[in-house]
Amino acid sequence: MPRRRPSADIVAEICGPGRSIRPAFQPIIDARSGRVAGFEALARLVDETGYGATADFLAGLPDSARLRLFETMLDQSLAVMADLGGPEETFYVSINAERFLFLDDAFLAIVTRGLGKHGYPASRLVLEVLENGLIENEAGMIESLARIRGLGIRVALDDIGTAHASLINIKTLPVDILKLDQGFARGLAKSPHDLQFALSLISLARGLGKTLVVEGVETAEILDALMILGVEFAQGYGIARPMPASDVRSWLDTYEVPVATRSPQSLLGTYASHLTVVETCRILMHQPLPVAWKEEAANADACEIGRYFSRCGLHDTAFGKAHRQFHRVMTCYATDYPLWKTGAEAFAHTLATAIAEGQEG
Ligand code: G
Ligand code: MN
Repeated sequence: MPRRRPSADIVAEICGPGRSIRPAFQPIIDARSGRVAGFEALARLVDETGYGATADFLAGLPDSARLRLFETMLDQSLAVMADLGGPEETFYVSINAERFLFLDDAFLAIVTRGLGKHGYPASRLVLEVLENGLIENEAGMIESLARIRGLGIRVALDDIGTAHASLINIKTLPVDILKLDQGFARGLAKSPHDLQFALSLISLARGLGKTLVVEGVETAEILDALMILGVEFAQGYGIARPMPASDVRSWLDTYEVPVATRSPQSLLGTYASHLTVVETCRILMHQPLPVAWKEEAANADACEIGRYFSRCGLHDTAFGKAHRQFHRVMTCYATDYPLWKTGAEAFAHTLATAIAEGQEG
């Protein structure tokens, strides 16, 4: 049997002289409390000029090198994370693994060896399965994921929404976490209508008993909107960019927990709030009207959206007027659905237009 070369040697060989692979850490927050829940470890090529991008470089690696790359990333990430936090402050670490790695006989042993070496609890490790189309060896994949989860490690399905196979994979693979691809959240300021995807995914994830992480949260407004929709976890430049291990402690010490509230703090937040109202109306379509709603409907200035508009003096805008108009028809979803729908859509449309044009209040 050939002697196994240490993975660090192989990665150094691939990287070339003076270069190495290091994890950069990007925080993932609990969007309900605003607190930091964990970090995704992202592979970065490091040379004498510092941290560089990685994607192009990784695409050219042979399969055998990718297993070694994973091993190196796991080792380095667990070394950092095992030292971070304490009894009062625990974080999980999320590490990317390409699909075929889960089918490699050596994979599970590499993972358990890494955990053992650093004394790192399995319950604080997440392995992200990269999404890239339909799974070839479905049975093998299911078995591998089940064994990993049997150790107490959680599994996430990464980049949900980038492959046509997403829904089938969600249905088939035994995973704990769904990570919505950053393409959905990133563009929300320009196309607020896309919040409907987040809302539907939240509902799907909840129904399936899975945790949803939304990636690509680039601004405070996007975070605000997602918090209102009830997203559980969020990650993106608006919270923090990926950072070298040496910066993580000081970032944590200066991180200001955002106000966790169900009240909108931005126009995009009011759009999210409207979506939840519309969704609730649809769910209640064949139910009696909730008593509290009669009062809420009667006063367009007293709902969460109305209060935000009052604070920012926005009632006389086109969308402010459309909001009042919607309140007039808000409770008629069961008796005159077309009228209700027109009101709901008119408000959503004028508000989305204002957001896309950058009329922040
Ligand atoms: O596929 P995966 O989700 O693991 O990719 C993460 C990549 O996305 C990293 O390279 C990271 O730097 C980048 N990234 C993380 N957050 C954001 C964001 O808010 N906006 C953009 N454009 N890229 C992000
Ligand atoms: Mn990922």
